[in-house]
Amino acid sequence: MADSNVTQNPDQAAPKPVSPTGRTEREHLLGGDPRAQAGEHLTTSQGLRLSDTDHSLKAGPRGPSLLEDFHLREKITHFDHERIPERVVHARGAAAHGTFVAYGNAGSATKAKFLAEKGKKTDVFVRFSTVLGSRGSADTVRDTRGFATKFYTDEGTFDLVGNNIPVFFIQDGIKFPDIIHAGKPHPDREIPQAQSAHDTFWDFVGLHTEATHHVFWNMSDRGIPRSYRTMEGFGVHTFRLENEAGETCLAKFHWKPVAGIHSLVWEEAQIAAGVDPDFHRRDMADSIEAGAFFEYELGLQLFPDSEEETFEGIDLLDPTKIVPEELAPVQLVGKLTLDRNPTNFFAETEQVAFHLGHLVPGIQVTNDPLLQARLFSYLDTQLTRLGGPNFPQLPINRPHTPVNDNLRDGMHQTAVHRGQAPYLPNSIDGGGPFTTDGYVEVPRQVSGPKVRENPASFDDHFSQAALFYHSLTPIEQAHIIEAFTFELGKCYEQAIKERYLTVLAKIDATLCETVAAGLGLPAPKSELVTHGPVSPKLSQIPPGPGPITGRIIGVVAGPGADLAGIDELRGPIEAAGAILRVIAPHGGMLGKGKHMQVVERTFLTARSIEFDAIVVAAGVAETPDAGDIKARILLLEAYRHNKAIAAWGDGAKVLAGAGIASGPGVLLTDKVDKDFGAAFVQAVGSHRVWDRQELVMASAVPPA
Ligand code: HDE
Repeated sequence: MADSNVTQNPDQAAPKPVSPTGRTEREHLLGGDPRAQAGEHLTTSQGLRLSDTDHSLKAGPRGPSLLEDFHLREKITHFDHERIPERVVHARGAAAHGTFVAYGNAGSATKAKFLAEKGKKTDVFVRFSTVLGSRGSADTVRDTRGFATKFYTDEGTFDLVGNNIPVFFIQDGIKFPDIIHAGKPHPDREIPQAQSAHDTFWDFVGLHTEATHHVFWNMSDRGIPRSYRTMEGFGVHTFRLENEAGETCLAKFHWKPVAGIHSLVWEEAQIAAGVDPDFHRRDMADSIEAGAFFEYELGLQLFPDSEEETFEGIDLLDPTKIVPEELAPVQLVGKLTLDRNPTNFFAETEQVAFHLGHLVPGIQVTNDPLLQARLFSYLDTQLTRLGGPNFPQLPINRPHTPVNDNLRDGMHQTAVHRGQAPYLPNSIDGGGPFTTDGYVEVPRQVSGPKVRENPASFDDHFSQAALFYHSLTPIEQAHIIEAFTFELGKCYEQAIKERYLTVLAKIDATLCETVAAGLGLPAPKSELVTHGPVSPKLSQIPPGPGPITGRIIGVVAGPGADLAGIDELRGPIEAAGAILRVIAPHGGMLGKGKHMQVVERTFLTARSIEFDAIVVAAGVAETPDAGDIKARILLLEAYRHNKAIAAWGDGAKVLAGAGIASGPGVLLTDKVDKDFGAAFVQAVGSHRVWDRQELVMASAVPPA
């Protein structure tokens, strides 16, 4: 044992091994969770059993509290210090545990065992987040989403700290405080919260045009994902991979959601921010609890390692550029399944600490100047946020592999280190720990004058924004136009709006003219930039129906509804991994006996944003509640948001009462049967009935 080499004087004795919550090592060995509190009695932090925690110690029932009340003081003091600083960015987040399984095909690129070894299982913890909002802000705001993954590998922890957007606003980390100060609420009034639709953001991105590509992604549907389950993830930077033979290549990391890439529509996102600010957090926790796990495949885009670090003319060190998948296909190398909710939000989701410098053999960094600054920032910010240098000892941050780091002391030290020689070399503690078989940076030549400059290729700020915009379908482009019109419309300064129109004039004339018309401003003259061949893979509208795992189907019912029909419909919906929820005028149960249905939402508590599709059951048309305005709004919103709508029997009359008679994505049938179930599942699998929006677009008045 390593310990036998460690010198310990006979007069030295460590504290008794008990967990931070009082469990003994013996209890732990018997199966008790050492992280959980022990015993049935309420105690002080010192284990003293308490007989009263409801009354402070006073001089008589009407007298002042006594300073000697150690329980009162301990309880209040601890409470006073319950909060830690929220993350300066990505403060709002939600997380889950899971497992990553390697397909075994990445070995030619990297020697990282968790990627290279077929079937290798690695524990992971993933935290999703928004960037701009505070801890209590809404989930569905328009923003980039963080997608940070901690792989607890046998070779040490590897963190892939990515986003759901493959590019970034800035090329050099030194600009990070600028973009974040511009995006955060205005410093005088601290408004608006978790929004980019305000003057300082558009002021900065209009002046600092390297942000353009990222801005276009944010204004697209990617800025308002339907669920964390339906987002792509990107490592953004280019990394250097090294295989067993010492050969290197350059790589970009991608997460591909098995459920497809889907978004909310803007009005839905806004309603959700008020009706259910925890929309994404709730969706993930509920889905995992229901067994509808979140799944993603990890993919690699690989490029030859070269002195220039470019691929097909694209600078791989520029984090505002992508490499279209048509040029370098994404090779899938493993699968991530998120299947366990955290036990305690603070201990896990809040205290988890990601860092780009958490690397394993086979994965190395490049000179991307954004990446380089991040290598400094994460450890630095965590020193303040987590109160000192010992946060790697927190259970969520502990590697799942032996640690022998010679790091000592500091605030919140919970380890009891043995020995006398936490230095190297030493001859006292057996000479160790040893530096054999460790991580070795690939030797790369570094030379050049000491300058504050970017490479010339970084000057191209617009061609890939244009590539992105022109790769999308007309519906997706229309959403971008609406988003720009909304966001710029929220700015007060005319000059800021006018300046941004000159950016749009470089991307597309119709885009610029339509936004200008919406703002009531003249469109500047087009100065269109050229771009490479379009990349249809950037569009997120699926060519055909996809899986509906975790989707929520609302069934409008009530007393007198065809409950057997609801049961019939539940079959194919649940078989496809989706969830059926009954909505009725009042809570409680509908019917009795075999076909009894639990009412999960009432007309008062339900809002359309909760459902991916809505069905009206037969047997409710003649009831007094059939025309309830709240139910009508539910149906109308779902229709306006291009969701599949269906009805059977006289349920069609309820739809007609709301003005929805027929049309694309409206499925009507006499009774629920197998064919109807299959057609309905397929309609939900298309995510939206875009034909409905095309009708609206076709009838829209063209810009003046
Ligand atoms: Fe971060 N970023 N970032 N970032 N970032 C943080 O670290 C920073 C960047 C990302 O769920 C902070 O522990 C700088 C790019 C995610 O805990 C902080 C720069 C990408 C998360 C920080 C960047 C990201 C963070 C705040 C420019 C996508 C949430 C709290 C050089 C590839 C991680 C913390 C979680 C968090 C700094 C740019 C993703 C301040 C200086 C590019 C997903 O250290």
